[in-house]
Amino acid sequence: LNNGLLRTPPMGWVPWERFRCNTDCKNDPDNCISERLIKSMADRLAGDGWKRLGYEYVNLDDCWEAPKRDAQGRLQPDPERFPSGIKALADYVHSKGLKFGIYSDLGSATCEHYPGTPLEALDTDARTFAEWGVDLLKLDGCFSNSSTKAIGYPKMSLSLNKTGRPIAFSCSWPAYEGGLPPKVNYTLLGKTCNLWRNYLDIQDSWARLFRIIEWYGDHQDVLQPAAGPGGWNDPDTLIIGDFGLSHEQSKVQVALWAILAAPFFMSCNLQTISEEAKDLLQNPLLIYINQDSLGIQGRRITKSHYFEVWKRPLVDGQYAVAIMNNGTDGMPRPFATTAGLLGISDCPAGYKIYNVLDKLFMGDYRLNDTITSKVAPTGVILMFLRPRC
Ligand code: A2G
Repeated sequence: LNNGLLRTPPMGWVPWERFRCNTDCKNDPDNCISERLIKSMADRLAGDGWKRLGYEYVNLDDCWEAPKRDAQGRLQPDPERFPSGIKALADYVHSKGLKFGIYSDLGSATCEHYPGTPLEALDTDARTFAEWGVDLLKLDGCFSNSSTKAIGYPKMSLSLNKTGRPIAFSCSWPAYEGGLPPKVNYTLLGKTCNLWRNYLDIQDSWARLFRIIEWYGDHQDVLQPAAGPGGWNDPDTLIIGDFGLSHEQSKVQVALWAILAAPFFMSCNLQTISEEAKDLLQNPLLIYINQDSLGIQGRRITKSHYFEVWKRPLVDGQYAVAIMNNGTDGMPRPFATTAGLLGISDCPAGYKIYNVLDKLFMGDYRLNDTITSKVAPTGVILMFLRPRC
């Protein structure tokens, strides 16, 4: 969407995958969806080095609302869990130098059965969000049909624009239509939204992560050209720092999300995140790749039993290449290639190659020099190539 926003993929924090619809603040005050949770995550983003690296959005997801609209027909937060109101919460987030995102659903109700935004309420809700100081809206798609969505998403895009406040627009639209043409029109989507969820929700498991990665590879001819500055495919949140992934599998997610120019929205507990997970998510070269100014989504260039090679062209003739071992058996497997074989030959003098996630300089390579590495099962080597020209 050409509203001047999200010229690189958004970065920040989202509660959904980790905190779900936990509304039990009585028994679980630290983990329930509440202003307390959001404020503490804003504190962590600002205080623990995240913001400095670009992680700037603190978002709400489902389950922030009261069960009913207010007397004027406006959405309102649950009064017990958000006693200060959303405007005050957004102010707090802004006071930390961060941005604030909110969630609603185009339909009669949200996926968790809180009040939705039906077509009649699009303008009202856009105005409410603007008044509160919202910087990003995710509009989910439960409880509406395809034709309502086809009217509602473009209409909400206009309603947000009419408020005069810059509000980035995240659409779940394609995920509810199977993510592919002819039901999904990626040209229209790019004119309507700043990012869009194409496929299944992530879950805290390698199985789901791998399924999502494969889907983006299998459908890259459709998906890859749709992405660029101002409009991004969204394979859902980063689950590093949660429970389901090994460290190697966590590396796979960050590497692939960087190659895919995907949003870096974490969904973990920033208060208890391990140093190991934090170190991965705060890797400056990884973030540099994800945030590359050309905004070209990478592609899977080969896939065989055990190895997938993914490549993303970057500014100034640089490249990122991920070599993923998709096998679950055995020990780290050797892989050999050359820049030439990877289709990277624009600099005849060759490349300096870095192993991004292990923070190692691998060496200087001419176009036909063999590059070797061992890749752990369900693991990855993410390489950064800088031309020696
Ligand atoms: O509702 C849907 O499943 C969302 N999926 C998920 O991300 C989360 O927001 C959940 C909350 O109830 C999509 O947006 C595709």
